[in-house]
Amino acid sequence: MPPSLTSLTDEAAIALDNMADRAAHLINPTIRLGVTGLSRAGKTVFISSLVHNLLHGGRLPLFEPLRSGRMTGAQLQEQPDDAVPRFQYEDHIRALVEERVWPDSTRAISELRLTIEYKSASSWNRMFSAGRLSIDIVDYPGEWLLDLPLLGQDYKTFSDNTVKLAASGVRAELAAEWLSLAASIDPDAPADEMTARRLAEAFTTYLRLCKSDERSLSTLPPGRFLMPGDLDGSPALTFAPLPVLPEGRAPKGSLRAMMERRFEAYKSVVVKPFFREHFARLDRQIVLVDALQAINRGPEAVQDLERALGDVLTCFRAGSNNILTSLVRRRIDRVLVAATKADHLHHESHDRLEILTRRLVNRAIRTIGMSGAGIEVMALASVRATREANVKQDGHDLPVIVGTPMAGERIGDEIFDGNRKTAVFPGDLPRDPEAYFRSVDEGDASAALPDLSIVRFRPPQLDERQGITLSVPHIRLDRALQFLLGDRLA
Ligand SMILES: Nc1nc2c(ncn2[C@@H]2O[C@H](COP(=O)(O)OP(=O)(O)OP(=O)(O)O)[C@@H](O)[C@H]2O)c(=O)[nH]1
Ligand SMILES: [Mg+2]
Repeated sequence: MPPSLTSLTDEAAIALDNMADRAAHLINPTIRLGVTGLSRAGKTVFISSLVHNLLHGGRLPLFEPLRSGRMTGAQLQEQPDDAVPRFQYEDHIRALVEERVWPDSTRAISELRLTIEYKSASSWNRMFSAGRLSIDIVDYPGEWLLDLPLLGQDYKTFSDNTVKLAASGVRAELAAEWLSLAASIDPDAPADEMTARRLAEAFTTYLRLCKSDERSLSTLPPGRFLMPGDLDGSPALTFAPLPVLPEGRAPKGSLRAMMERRFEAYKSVVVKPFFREHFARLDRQIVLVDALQAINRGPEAVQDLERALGDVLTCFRAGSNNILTSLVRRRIDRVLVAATKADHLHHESHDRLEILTRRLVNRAIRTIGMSGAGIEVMALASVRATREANVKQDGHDLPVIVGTPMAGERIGDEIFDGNRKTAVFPGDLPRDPEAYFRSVDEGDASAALPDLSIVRFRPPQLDERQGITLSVPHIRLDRALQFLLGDRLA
């Protein structure tokens, strides 16, 4: 199919989708809020806490509609898209609040509708607005956004890029097995399903190793390889990059031709439908990043996060990106990049986390040549698992955080049992972002590795007052809400 024809049909499909959305919007005003981030960034916890706080009148002083008393109610409603799994709010919140365990990993798209009733602040608006806003919250893996650049690449470009990166830094060691297998294979030999499968499996293992906790590298495309869902084992996921591909057309019936075809299938049956059917309909977006984890792992993890963040943010730059413009019509007008899990630090370091993340975002924006308009950066904790305290040590006040470390967590020789409360001195983030990023760029692991002690805590015990359980405690969730939704409830 010639490319112009594909994009024509894509555009027609989007125009129709948007028209249906707009018609529904007149009757029932709706805003679609995308929540994304690489795996384990904190998407599920963020949505659960946000909804819990809105449903249970949480402490959200910086969320103006609530503070001013104009917000009069909030309810969950049936989500409108029949083919998208519902975000299982009740299960997640039960885990968090009753069992005090973190919800399970989700790794696919899901959606929830929350409707807010409010009185508009202006008498003019009160006359015309319905006084209701439905918020469709869509949770989807950030890895899927990393696939966007693939749409502009052919199989050879994709292979060359992926192999080049795999051979650099610590990735080289993780990729060794896959690369040596790949090097032993003749791309022009006849296509063979078992060879394709072995290559795809070895390549996936490499991606998984990069993502492991000790490495914390941000995964690279194809995003579905680590989260195949119901496409597991399908031809569209059974391919892998090949090193040193010859120029020119692949011989008919060769392994290379098979890989090329599958790569194209991945783009057309996996990547495009996501952008067309889900991404294209979003109005607002929050991107969660575990910047703290990357900083704690050292320069390579930080560089990697920066690269992934650049790729993610490219997706919000419709207009200047041809591939995207053909797929996405509506424009996301506000993007919030939020560094999560700030409750692992004493509040003195919250601003530092925000400053470091802002620098990271600005660097990423600069490399992709995009202006920062409409992008805001914050540090927050969707769920605050710790409290702050000061302990005296050798005559000095030491700022600590107190929480219940999860069973099996350790500091030095001490291994925690999951029940005992403990005070932890988390350490400080670098004070000088310039100096910090200079040592990141130089790959200076000693200078770019702040002395942090990050342990994972169990979710907090909720306070009770007069027999009523209070909402989930958080840090700066209200600021995030105000940025993402405040103007639509004005
Ligand atoms: N202390 C603390 N830990 C958090 C917070 N948010 C997330 N976490 C931790 O991060 C883990 C991952 O959070 P999730 O919300 O499941 O992350 P996700 O992005 O939905 O992950 P996937 O579904 O695997 O993509 C949790 O199990 C918690 O251990 C937070 O606000 N505070
Ligand atoms: Mg999740």
